[in-house]
Amino acid sequence: MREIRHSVCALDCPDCCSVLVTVDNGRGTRLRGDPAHPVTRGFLCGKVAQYLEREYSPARLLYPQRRVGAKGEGRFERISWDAALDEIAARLRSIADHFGPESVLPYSYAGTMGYLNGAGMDRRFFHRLGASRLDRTICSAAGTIGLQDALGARYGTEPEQFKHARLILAWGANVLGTNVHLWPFIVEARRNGAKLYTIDPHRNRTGALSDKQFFINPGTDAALALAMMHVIIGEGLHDAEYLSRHTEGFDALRDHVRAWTPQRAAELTGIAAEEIVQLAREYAGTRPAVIRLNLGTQRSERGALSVRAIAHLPTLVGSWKEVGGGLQLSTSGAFHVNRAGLERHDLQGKSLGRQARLVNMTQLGRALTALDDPPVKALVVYNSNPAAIAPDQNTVLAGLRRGDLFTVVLEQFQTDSADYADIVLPVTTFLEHTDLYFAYGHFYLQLARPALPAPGETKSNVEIFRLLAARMSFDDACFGDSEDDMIRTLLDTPHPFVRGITLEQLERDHFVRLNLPDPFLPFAEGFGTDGGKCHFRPEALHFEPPVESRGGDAALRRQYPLELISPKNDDSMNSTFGHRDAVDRQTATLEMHPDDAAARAIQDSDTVRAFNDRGSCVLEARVNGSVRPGVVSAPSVRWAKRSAGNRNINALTSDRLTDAGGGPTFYSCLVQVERIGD
Ligand SMILES: Nc1nc2c(c(=O)[nH]1)N[C@H]1C(S)=C(S)[C@@H](COP(=O)(O)OP(=O)(O)OC[C@H]3O[C@@H](n4cnc5c(=O)[nH]c(N)nc54)[C@H](O)[C@@H]3O)O[C@H]1N2
Ligand SMILES: Nc1nc2c(c(=O)[nH]1)N[C@H]1C(S)=C(S)[C@@H](COP(=O)(O)OP(=O)(O)OC[C@H]3O[C@@H](n4cnc5c(=O)[nH]c(N)nc54)[C@H](O)[C@@H]3O)O[C@H]1N2
Ligand code: SF4
Ligand SMILES: [Mo]
Repeated sequence: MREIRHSVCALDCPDCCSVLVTVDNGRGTRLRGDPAHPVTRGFLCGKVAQYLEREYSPARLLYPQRRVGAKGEGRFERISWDAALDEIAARLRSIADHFGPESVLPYSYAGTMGYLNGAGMDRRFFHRLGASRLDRTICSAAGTIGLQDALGARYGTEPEQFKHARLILAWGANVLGTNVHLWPFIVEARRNGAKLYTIDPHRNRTGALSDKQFFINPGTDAALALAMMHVIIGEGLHDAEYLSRHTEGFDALRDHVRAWTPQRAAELTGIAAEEIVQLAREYAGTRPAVIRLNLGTQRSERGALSVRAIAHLPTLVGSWKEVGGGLQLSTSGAFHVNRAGLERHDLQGKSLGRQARLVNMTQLGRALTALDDPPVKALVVYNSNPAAIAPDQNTVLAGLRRGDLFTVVLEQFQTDSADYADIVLPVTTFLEHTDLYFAYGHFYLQLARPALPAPGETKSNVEIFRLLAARMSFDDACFGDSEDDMIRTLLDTPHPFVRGITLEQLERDHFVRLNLPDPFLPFAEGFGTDGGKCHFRPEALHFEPPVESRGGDAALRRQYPLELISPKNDDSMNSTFGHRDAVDRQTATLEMHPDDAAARAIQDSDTVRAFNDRGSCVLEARVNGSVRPGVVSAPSVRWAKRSAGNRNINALTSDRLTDAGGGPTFYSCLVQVERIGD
């Protein structure tokens, strides 16, 4: 018997696709994009079109396991759920009693974007326990601050409007690789004569298909944006009427950017002054122009500043007034659901009488090796693979190896992190559990019910934390909530964007547009700030090159002269598909400029070692025109254990934090490269 069931792709991707699952006699045989969804429009990306390979992979974890080998070695024995849950509850209880509950640290990110399995029963559990809170900074913390500063809200232009644009800037945005459902709207715009420009240190598939690429030095985007403002204001191309109605501090901004001549920015960014002038004129003069800013720019030491400065550009030219204008970094801030009711921060009052301490996930290595009062004695990992994705990998792994650390990992696969667990618990995929989804690249709320049966003894995160709560005798009513109860709680909000959307409606329609006008022009009549004005604050627009960059610490640069970036691999999702051979092949490479290669006697496909004070990583050189001299690029993120020397690129990246938000600086990283073989 054949059936078509609805699901939602739960991966950490702005597109949040509506998925149709073909089920033949109980087994999934095909995934495709829902043609009815206005952004999915009937197709999926290549990696998820093949997701059934992952779903039915013989490597799927199906039973709870206890470690029998050394930490990191990966030897485990099967145990029962009762034994696993009893042991976890007993260990967490005794650790909390001896060292205080804050010695327990949850570690999770976006393995699933679902509200319930991402930040639902788990949050309730850890709050009730009084565990340390995790500051979930690893992806977008700096950009979040920058966007909030510039717009007073964290949303922007809807993808559907890109088709109306006449000029599209993909700014640190690999649209074809990480946001492919925006692409058809760009194609439509170009069919009507629009131009696509990319601003990126690395030429990827998007850059290759654009009308023009501006190769920018990593971490210098704010300088480019400030010089564009210099030209726009200097030549009177700004929208004076819009600025006077909706902003404050314009005079101070004008004074501030006077010093930001195109020549000055050219030295920092590596983009010629004439090109900057031309870009600024075209941006201000082409109506409508839209910016797809993605998260690449904010993974640098000046990440918050870069987003703040870039997000002022549409304001300056009044582009928010136009259908097909504005800027999109993320749309997630529009999903004003009742998160407090879902996450229940108030339960900390019961356990601790106060808020628990906050531990920054970007500095996990430090947290595991240097944090005191209390030290971290138990780590519960889910929706994440920190041994592969966190910076300063050698310190992270040293922490994970600690004999006195009790580690639990909830996983679908035996990841790098799972190898360090004392207990591994097998979990369901998004095709197997109920969840509600927001998106960070469109404005539709979506519901997914299980489309396929959960294999073996797998359970969802929600169910596992519910069972653990019972084992710990947490008797608060919220631990008895069903998935539907939790969804009803989320929808119980007075906010006009969400009010009135019901579970029944989601059940029937699968996806529901937030209560927004169509077209939605979020800042045509003012901003998200109190008082509705954008405040230009020149003191928050001060740029200095990142310490780890060509304009930064000169001594460090002499030792490690190359700027390393490690952007996303088109056919992976961070480390999620790290078990695939094809992903291994794609992510084993280091792209270099021919001059940098020649200076090191490196030829295409030679084996090279990239290194700095923090560690080293072995890759295969790709000597091509994809980067400028002085920049090297490694597509990420592979599994460390499937890499030569058991280390991936994060053995090199630093745990230095961004200028604001406590975010990671993956793309501010100085290295040296040497040839080690052919
Ligand atoms: N295929 C695929 N899709 C994904 C992911 C994946 O791993 N693979 N990951 C998902 C996740 S977690 C996220 S956060 C999003 C991220 O999506 P993006 O932000 O689009 O991803 P990145 O590849 O990190 O960065 C985008 C671009 O920024 C460029 N870049 C790097 N440094 C700079 C800089 O200093 N200035 C400028 N202008 N550009 C710079 C990179 O070369 C890259 O082309 O994608 C999601 N989607
Ligand atoms: N060098 C470098 N490092 C980076 C980045 C980079 O660009 N360069 N990008 C950074 C960014 S933007 C991000 S967002 C992080 C991503 O870091 P993570 O969020 O840790 O992402 P993944 O590596 O995809 O790991 C997610 C894991 O969750 C598991 N999972 C999926 N669904 C479920 C579920 O329902 N329950 C449980 N328990 N597990 C599940 C998957 O099997 C997978 O192993 O990486 C960061 N690290
Ligand atoms: S990863 Fe992104 S593009 Fe691919 S199916 Fe999922 S939501 Fe769609
Ligand atoms: Mo991310």
